[in-house]
Amino acid sequence: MRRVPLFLTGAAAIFFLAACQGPQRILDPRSPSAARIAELWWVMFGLAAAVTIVVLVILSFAVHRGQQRQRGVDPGRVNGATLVWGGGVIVPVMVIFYLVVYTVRVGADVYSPPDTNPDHLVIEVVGHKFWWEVRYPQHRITTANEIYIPAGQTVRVLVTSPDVIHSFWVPQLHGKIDMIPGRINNIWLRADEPGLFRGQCAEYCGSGHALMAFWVEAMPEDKFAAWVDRRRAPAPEPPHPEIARGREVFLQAGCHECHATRGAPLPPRLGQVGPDLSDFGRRRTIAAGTLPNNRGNLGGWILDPQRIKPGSRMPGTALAGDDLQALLTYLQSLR
Ligand code: HEC
Ligand SMILES: [Cu+2]
Repeated sequence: MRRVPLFLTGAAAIFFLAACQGPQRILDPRSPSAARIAELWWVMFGLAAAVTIVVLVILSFAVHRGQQRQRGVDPGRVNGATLVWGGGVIVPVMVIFYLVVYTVRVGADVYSPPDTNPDHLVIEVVGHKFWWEVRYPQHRITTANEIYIPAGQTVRVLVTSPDVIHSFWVPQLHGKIDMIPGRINNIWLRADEPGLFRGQCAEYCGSGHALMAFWVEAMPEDKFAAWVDRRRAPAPEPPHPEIARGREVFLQAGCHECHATRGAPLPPRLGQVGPDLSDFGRRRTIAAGTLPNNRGNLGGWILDPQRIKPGSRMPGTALAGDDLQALLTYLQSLR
């Protein structure tokens, strides 16, 4: 008997703590769609809890009658047919029917266009093994692993993948949407307020799957417009000889074979193999949310990416100490 309360307390604590923290909390929605999804969650949780309580009450009633019988007291008869038909068939069918209708309605609402405005900002997100390519076709900008959106505006996000199925999920802004090779799916994102939201791949896609996260930054509109303008302007000449030298190292080491950056020749191959680095210096993380973006981590990443993210499609590059330092300065200067 003493184990039961302990177990229940533990389960309750885990349940309440699990979703409490951080920028990826499903029950802390920051958009209309996420709010509907959170509401659906609470309704399902409430109904499931109510059903559990009713079942436990009936169970203890039965146990009590069994005990009475053991003591030689006749508890009388219960009409079993009513209980079986009511509790076993009619009530469950009603509960499940209600949930089906409600779930389908929420699903249809959150995945249909929110309005008929044809001028939404369009963002194309391509899931790669194991990072995110982010394109703004209307502005001809490409970036990676961080998605910038204007707060308070509905943004249309088109998703696909060139390799395997990934799933695009920003819990505080919306539900999951699969990224399927050869197919384009779309959802509408809208952040009520400026803020920073974490997303991650929600469909197992290989060894790097757990290290395939991203950030969505919702900015005030003027800040977003300023970012677009800065990215569309021609790359400034390196303001410092160390940065110019870093750019040389970038080219000599063959980094540009896979990475596009403003101000360096584009990758010779069709399509990108690695993330666009044009504004890498402002990114919070390295390798799709794997490490905080600082000089030490960046050096470690360039020398041996496989140790940090096994299976990622970037080879390690051995560089002399001062070449590496110049390269790091160059990469950090990209904004
Ligand atoms: C063969 C292609 C290839 C080459 C060559 C290559 N990379 Fe990469 N790089 C990648 C891929 C793919 C990723 C994404 C890895 C992941 O997150 O799974 C990546 C990720 C990165 C990142 C992290 C980007 C981000 O947004 O998190 C940086 C920085 C980077 N590479 C720098 C370099 C530098 C500097 C060189 C040259 C020394 C280089 N890469 C050479 C393919 C390449
Ligand atoms: Cu994935």
